[in-house]
Amino acid sequence: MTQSQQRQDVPATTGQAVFDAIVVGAGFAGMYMLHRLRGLGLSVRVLEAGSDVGGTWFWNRYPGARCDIESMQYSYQFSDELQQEWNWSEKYATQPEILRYANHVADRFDLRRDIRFDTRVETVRYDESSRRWNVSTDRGDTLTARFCIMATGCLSAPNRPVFDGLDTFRGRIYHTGEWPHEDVDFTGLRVAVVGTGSSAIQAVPIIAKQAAHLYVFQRTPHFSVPAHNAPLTPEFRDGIKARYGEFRRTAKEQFAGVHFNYNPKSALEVSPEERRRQYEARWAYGGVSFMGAFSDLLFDRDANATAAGFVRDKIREIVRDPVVADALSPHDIIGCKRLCVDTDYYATFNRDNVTLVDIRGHRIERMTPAGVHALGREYAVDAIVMATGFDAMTGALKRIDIRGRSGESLRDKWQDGPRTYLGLAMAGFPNLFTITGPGSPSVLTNMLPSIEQHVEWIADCIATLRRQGKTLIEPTPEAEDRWVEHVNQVAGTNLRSACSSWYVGANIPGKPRVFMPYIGGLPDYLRKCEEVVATGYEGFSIG
Ligand code: FAD
Ligand code: N01
Repeated sequence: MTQSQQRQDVPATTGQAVFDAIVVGAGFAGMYMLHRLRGLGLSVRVLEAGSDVGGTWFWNRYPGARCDIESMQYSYQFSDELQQEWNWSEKYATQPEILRYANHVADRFDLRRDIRFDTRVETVRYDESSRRWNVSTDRGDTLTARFCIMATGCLSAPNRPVFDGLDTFRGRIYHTGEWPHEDVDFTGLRVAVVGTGSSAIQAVPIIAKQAAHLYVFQRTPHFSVPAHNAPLTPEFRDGIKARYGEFRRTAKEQFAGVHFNYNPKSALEVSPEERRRQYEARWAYGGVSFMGAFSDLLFDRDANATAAGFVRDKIREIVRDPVVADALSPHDIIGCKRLCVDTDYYATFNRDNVTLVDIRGHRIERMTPAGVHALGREYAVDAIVMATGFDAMTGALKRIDIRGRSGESLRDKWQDGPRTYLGLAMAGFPNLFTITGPGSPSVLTNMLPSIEQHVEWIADCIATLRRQGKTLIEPTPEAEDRWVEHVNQVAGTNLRSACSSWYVGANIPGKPRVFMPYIGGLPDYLRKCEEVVATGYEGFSIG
C-alpha cells in the first residue's frame, strides 16, 4: 500500500467549520505553516485542491522533472532531526524523490489529520463585523477563521493557451503542470511538445528516447546550461550534514539564498582568456551557478553579452545542424528569462527522430483532429504535451474570488499589477497573509528557505498579536505604496526586468507588465522584514 492509500486526511463532511486559521495549499509552504501554527496551539485547517501533499511536486510529474537547486539545499531546515535523517540520492533530486520527501514530512509531523484534500477554495471573504474570513470551497461548504494564509504557490496555476481546434484533436493532451498519476508511455508515438522553457527542456530528452517522432514547437529559445547531475556519495552528504547549520546560515547571506561560488569581479574587467576560463569552469560544474561567473551579468548588457555568446558557442558545438543550432540560440539577455538547466537538451536535436519547429515570429495557427498546424502545414501527432508554464505569482490568487474590507476584490486591487507590503500582506485585507507573494524575493531565490522565512514571520506575527490580546493586523496603504515603489525601482536596475518573461507576466495575454518578485536580494529583504518586527510592525496597523 502506498502512503497516499494509507492517508488519514480530514473527511469532506467534517463537522467543524470554525478555526483560528485556514491555510490554502498543502505544498511545502502550507505544510510548514500548519506545523508552526499548531505549535502555537491554534486550531488550523488546510484546504488543498490536490489529493495529497507536495504542491509543485504532486502536480508536475512529467518525464525528467527534478529540482535545479541542489537537493542538499532544496529542503527544509526548520528541524535538524529532519535534515539529518533524510538522505538525498542525487545532486538534483527527481520529482518522485522530492514527493517522497514531502510525504515523509507529512508523516513525521502528522500533518494530514488537519488537511482536507480534493478541496478547491473558490471564495475568501472578509467579514468586518466578526473580523473573520469566510472561506468557501467547491464542496459547497464555508469555513471561517480569524487568520487566512494563502500558501497557493507561485507556479501552480497552469497556463493553458487557447488554440483554435484544440478540442477537435483526436489524441491525448497533457500539461506538464497537471501530469497524470499513471505512467505515460510515448513508445512508438508521434509527439508534439509545445514550449521550450524549463519543463520542456527537462522533458524533451526523455520523450525523444521513447517517441517514434518528436516535434518541439519553439516560440522563443531559452538559454540552458547543463546540470551534470550525479549520485551523492555518503561522504559528501555527511560532510554537509556535519555543518548543516553553518551551511544554511551562510546561504542566506547570498543574493539568491543559495550557495554558489559568486565571483565579485566584472566580466568586463578581466581578459578574454580569464572570462572563458570562468565560463568553462561553471559549464563543467553545471547548474544555475553559471550566472555567478561575474557580478555584473544581470546588471550590464555588455557583460551579459559575453556569457550569452559563450552559451551560443556551446550550442553550436553540440548541435550538428547549424540551422537548428542557430534556431536554438537565444539572441537576448541570458538569465532574463529563468535560466534552464538540462541533461542533454541540445544534443537531443541531433537525433533523427526529433524536429525543432521554430515558430519564432509566427504562432501555432490551430490544432486539428490529427495534430498541430503551424508554418502553413500540419504536423500529424498522436499526443500533445503542453509545456506552456504557469500564470505565475498572481494566477493562483486571482483564480480565487478574494474580497477584503467593504467587499474590495483582490482582482480589482491588482488589475494594474500586484500590490503588497513585503509580499506578505495587503492593505484592505486584514489578517490575510501570502507566503512568497509577489513583492517578495520568492522565485528569484531557493524557494524552500524563502518559504520557511515567510512561514516563521507570519507565525511570529500571529503569536505577537495573541500575546498582546489583539485580533487584527493590516498594512497601511502608505507602507504598501512605498514598498511597491521600492520593488519597481529595484526591478528597473536589473536586466531581468528587460524581457518578455513570466516574471513580468508576458506569457499571459492581457496580464499587466510588472516585474512581480522583489529583486533587491535576499539579505536586504530579510533585514527589512526583521526591522519591521523590531520596530513593532512598522507599516502595519494593529487593532
Ligand atoms: P506549491 O508547491 O505550488 O503548492 C501550492 C498548493 O496550493 C498546490 O498544491 C495547489 O494545488 C494548492 N492550491 C492552489 N490554489 C488552490 C485553491 N484555490 N484551493 C486549494 N488549493 C489550492 N523552486 C526552487 O527553489 N528550486 C527548484 O529547483 C524548483 N524546481 C521547480 C520545478 C518545477 C517543475 C516547478 C513548477 C517549480 C519549481 N520550483 C523550484 C518552484 C516551486 O514551486 C517551489 O520551490 C515550491 O515547491 C513551492 O511550494 P509552495 O507550497 O509555495 O507552492
Ligand atoms: O514554463 P515557461 P515552464 N504558443 O513559462 C511557451 C520553474 N521550473 O513550465 O518563451 C506557443 O518557462 C513559451 O514560449 P515563450 C522555473 O521557475 C523549474 O517551462 O513565452 N508557445 C515557453 O517556451 C520555470 O521558469 C524547473 O515565447 C507557448 C513555454 O511555453 C517555471 O517553473 C523545471 C505558448 C513555457 O515556458 C516555468 O517553467 C520546470 C503559446 N500560446 C519548471 N504559450 C527546474 O528545472 C506559452 N508558450 C527546477
